[in-house]
Amino acid sequence: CGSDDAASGSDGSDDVKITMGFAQVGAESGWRTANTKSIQESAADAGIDLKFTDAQGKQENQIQAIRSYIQQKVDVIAFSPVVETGFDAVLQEAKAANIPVILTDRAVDADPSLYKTFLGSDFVVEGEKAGQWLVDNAKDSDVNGDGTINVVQLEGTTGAAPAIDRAEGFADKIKADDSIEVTASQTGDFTRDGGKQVMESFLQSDDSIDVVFAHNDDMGLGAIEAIEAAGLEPGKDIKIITIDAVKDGMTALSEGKINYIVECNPLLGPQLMDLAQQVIDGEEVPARVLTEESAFDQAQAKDVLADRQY
Ligand code: GZL
Ligand code: ZN
Repeated sequence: CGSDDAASGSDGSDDVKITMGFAQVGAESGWRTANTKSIQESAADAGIDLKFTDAQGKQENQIQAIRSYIQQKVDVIAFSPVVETGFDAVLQEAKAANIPVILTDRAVDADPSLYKTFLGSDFVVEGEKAGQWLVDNAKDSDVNGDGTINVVQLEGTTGAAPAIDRAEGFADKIKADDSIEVTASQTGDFTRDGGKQVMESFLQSDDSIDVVFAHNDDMGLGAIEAIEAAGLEPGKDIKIITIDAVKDGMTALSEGKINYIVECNPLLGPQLMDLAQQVIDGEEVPARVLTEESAFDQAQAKDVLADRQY
């Protein structure tokens, strides 16, 4: 344990608790809320003393939080990097302080020796699943019948691994059909309001949109508001593909307002606490731990909606 004044229980049992410092991205989406809940509940279940900060989407806040955990000599640090770059220095400081770091959810572009493991989804695969669905459903996706499947893209937070990788995977798959074209792409910062505002501007400048590809449900739900405000039917006049599969997204999918959702599992808490325990016990952990996830069309959403956990 990091602190040498480890408390031992009155009955002499060493109820030494692991202390984890977790620096969360923010509270930008339904996915993030579910992710935070999973981490906090799993720490409690594992008897791990959790110090938790919400960076409100700002990298400098995340770096500051990690620095404070180093000063507090926590046993392990975990975080979901808001963007891929700019964490090398603080990761070096954690290494120098001999505090192991676990990445969850999003990756960093840093020397892999600076963290013990990365637990999270493969965002490129998520983008590929979205693109593949469009290729497989191209025949009825040229809604306005002009010969081009005109796609507008609502990107996640600029510089964030899920935004970069989902765009890459999607673009890679739609190459298979040259009638599919991304004609506009802009960040909505993973928020409903962001998705709504960007979709409003897309609708003002382009009356031939067939499909929206949103990097998360929340921006897709914002786009639905903009599409309905423009007097169009989401899911019919304009098809919508999103990623996350949180409750509100799956509800819209079951109502026919979204056409396809690729799941991104936020329930990383249990695996994170297991990995932390293994790291503290000096056990070898895999450099990469992938999360299990699937994808849903409208019929499947109706079947699973009732027992979705988030
Ligand atoms: C993905 C996660 C993304 C979600 C968004 O693992 O980082 O951030 O897709 C969330 O909803 O804001
Ligand atoms: Zn068209």
